[in-house]
Amino acid sequence: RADVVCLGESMVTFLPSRPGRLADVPSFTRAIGGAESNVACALAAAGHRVRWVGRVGRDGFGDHLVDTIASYGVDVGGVGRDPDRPTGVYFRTDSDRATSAHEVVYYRAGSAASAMSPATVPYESVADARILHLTGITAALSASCLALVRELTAPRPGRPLVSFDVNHRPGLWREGGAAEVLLSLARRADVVFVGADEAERLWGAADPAAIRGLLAEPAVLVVKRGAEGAVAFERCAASFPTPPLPEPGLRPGPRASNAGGAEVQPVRRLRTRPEAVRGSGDLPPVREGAGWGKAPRSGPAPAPGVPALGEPAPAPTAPAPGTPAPRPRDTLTPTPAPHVTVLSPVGAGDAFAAGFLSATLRGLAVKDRLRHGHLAAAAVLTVPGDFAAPPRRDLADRLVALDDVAW
Ligand code: KDG
Repeated sequence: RADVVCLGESMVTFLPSRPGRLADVPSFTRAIGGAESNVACALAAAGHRVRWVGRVGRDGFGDHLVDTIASYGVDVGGVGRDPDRPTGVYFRTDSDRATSAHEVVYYRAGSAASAMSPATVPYESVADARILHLTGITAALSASCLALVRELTAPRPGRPLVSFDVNHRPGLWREGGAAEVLLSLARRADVVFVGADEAERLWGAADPAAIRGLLAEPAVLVVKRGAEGAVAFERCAASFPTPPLPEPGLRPGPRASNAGGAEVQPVRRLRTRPEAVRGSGDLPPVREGAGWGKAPRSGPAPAPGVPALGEPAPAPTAPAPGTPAPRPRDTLTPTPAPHVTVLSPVGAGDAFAAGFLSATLRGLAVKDRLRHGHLAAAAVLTVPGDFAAPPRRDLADRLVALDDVAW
């Protein structure tokens, strides 16, 4: 039985040799990407039994993806090979001072993964998982992929716990419809991850309490607020439909590195002084005074709906007229994010989800699930690629348990 099944498209990714506009980048390095397989690799690196379900072409890029993802310890037995359609690829740039936004260019229309459907991935093929992790990216790939996500998230007895990362990719929704589709899918999930920025873009709601007003159904809603940290709403009465697992034995670390990214290794040492971390995979420093449990001494005021760090959480505020009321007895848990020098933000949300889900499987409290998410995200923020192995379990547990330490 799998602890987690992650389903979605993985692509060969081309990382730029230097920052700047796509038109100016002279060369690229091959790596791998794909939100759901990033989550799968991080969960496998954390010692969980994980299966990635996807579809790639019968081509060299497909071989590379399957081999690389398998090398992290992920079961790739559920990956389809399509003789008629290619493996998707994407290029991205890194921003520099002259070009503030980074560009993402996909070559995935008509890809092998876009042909996934309820016929190629029947519900029974994922039903053994304790957690099924999906994202809004799959819903945007094609009509058949949307039908698949709808089928897998349909309420049914004994369904795995569904984790859904909204992952709005505007470039994939050129015909519109994202707001409605992603809201309806998120409402069917048990655990939802959404960035406050994407919620604002999609639904005009950036305030965590207003987002909870829109997304009242999931037992757990995590609103990510970038450097400000994250807020989790958890329905008190709901005990998770998955009992904690016995601690998995720690597996040997991943056998491969994500080409073009930093060497994939567990975090090696704790830094005791705040200093910039660049692409090392080392633990990042925290803003002074912003250890897990402490209010920052300076910094921006909390956003509406978010209590100051270290203060008791108020009940969520009333939702806007016309939106469903939040369920009673929600708990609201804010956590600060560690302060890191960001090399590339891509993949950090996937790492966060993996850290949170790993801690969920272990039956940890919501505060510690968030902290594990932040730690895993910090590791990815400091490397150029989409993936970095999360900190080793024993070290992460020690860091998560330290309330007053700036690291
Ligand atoms: O979260 C990282 C992903 O965005 C990246 O790996 C590529 O899956 C990807 C996508 O569709 O953007």
